[in-house]
Amino acid sequence: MYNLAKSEYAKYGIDTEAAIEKLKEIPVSIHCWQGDDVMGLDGGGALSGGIQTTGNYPGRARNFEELKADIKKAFALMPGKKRLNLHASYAIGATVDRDKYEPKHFAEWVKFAKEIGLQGIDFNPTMFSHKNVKDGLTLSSPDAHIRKFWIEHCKACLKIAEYFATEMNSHCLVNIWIPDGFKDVPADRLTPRLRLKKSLDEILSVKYDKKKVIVAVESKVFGIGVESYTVGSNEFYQNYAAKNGICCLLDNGHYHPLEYVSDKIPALLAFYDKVALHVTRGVRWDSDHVVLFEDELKEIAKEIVRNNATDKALIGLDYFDASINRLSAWVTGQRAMQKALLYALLTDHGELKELQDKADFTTLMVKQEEYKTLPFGAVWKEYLKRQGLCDNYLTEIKKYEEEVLSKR
Ligand code: RNT
Ligand code: ZN
Repeated sequence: MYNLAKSEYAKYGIDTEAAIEKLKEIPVSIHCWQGDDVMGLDGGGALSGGIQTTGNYPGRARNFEELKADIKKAFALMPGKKRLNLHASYAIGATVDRDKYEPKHFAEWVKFAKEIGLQGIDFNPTMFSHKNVKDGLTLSSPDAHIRKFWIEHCKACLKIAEYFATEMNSHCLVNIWIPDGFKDVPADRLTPRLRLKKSLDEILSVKYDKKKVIVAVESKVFGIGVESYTVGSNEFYQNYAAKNGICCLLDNGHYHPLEYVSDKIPALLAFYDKVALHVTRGVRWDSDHVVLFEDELKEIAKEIVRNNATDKALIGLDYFDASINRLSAWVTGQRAMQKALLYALLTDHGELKELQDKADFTTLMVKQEEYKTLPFGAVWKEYLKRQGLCDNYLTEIKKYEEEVLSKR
């Protein structure tokens, strides 16, 4: 099947071998928080901040050992280069609060990441699920003590990120997302943003190695219970990032459902050296469903591939489904991302761009339709085979569920 597919693609001027080789090298950063419904390991308890996992599928990882075991199992079923995306709330054995976290609280994660052969570690300050989220606010709080606590937390995270980068010999993306906002019509939309701006300035005033640590800010349109106003909005962060030489992170659940992140990627590529992504799947809203091989995902992958941005786009996953087997959720989403990248690599973008420039929109449309029925599946299977994997990961996961998860 693969050989037939190879010759079929060759007729379109596409080299399947080159596509497979390239795909192997594109890293995807996989979020640790799918494994435990974003609970974390530092005793935060209930999830807060306007995000929510729904479902109560048995077998959730309840501690570090279980989470490591699940990550190990799930990651082994994922093809390609993998990074681990950690939240600060996954600190190990910390007896201090989040403002005083240190690299040593994450040393076990580094050991583990090396042990399972990951390319790098990315990091996120955790500014939710904590008592110092006061009246729903963190870095934009009117209370100076609250702001200070979270500023110190972010500064600590920059240090930890530098440690990750040094240990893993690969950059570390530090993504700043805060839940700050209001449920109902605010009386002042500006002052909280000015406070956030000042807090960010303070965080970024610490010295950190910019080659090792890439700082990003993640905007959002609304959250649960925070429907009317979000301090860290898209315009706020894009301007902040541009003026301060940091990076934007686009989460495709964080815009109006009729807005597309695939279109925002090239807009940012015109101005930024890097664009970070949280790939998710919003169903009617920012629902964080498991990523599937769907049209918008394909468009996102196309924008990365056809703009030669595989080094510029920092691809991370962000979803959490507690209604199905959590390992299956992990693997399905990561494979969908890889499929979309392969699909984009198996396209002659040069030819299509030329058709656009010649205004031959008839041929462009027909060609794009033709691509959709080329034997993509055979190339995907071959890629998996070369990665020592097969299409069927469910049998393995079901076995793990029976032997491990069901006993929890
Ligand atoms: C929330 C943001 C944020 C979180 C994670 C857990 O809407 O998407 O990225 O999902 O940090
Ligand atoms: Zn996100």
